[in-house]
Amino acid sequence: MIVRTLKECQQSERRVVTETWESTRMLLKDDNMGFSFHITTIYKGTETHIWYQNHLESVYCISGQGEVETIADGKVYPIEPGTLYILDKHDEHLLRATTEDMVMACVFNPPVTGREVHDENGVYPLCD
Ligand code: 9YT
Repeated sequence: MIVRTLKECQQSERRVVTETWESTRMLLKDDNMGFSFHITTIYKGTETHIWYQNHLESVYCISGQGEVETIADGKVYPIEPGTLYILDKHDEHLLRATTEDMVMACVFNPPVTGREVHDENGVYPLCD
């Protein structure tokens, strides 16, 4: 069995910080579980353009307020604590935290690898 705490993972290279979000990858491909598990904070007042073409992802909101817009149909779904969104169609989307930072628990299949950590594969932050 493996046991890790968010605190110790945040103090390691598992924590990745960008302009609009930060994420701590608590469980990665090399754990051989078939999925990865991340605790991600989306910063208040930001919009992030995301399209995981090679992964399925599901995201559960622990705290904060925001919304997710699916680009194909323009639908906007509010996100609040307790909301789970499931990108079962590799949906291209815009993720926004509105009045507060959003803290999310995320799972990926296939699992994210260390390499994807560095090139942010599939994540395209919007340019100003
Ligand atoms: C909310 C969300 O899409 N999180 C994805 C995980 C995060 N961007 C990461 O660890 O790359």
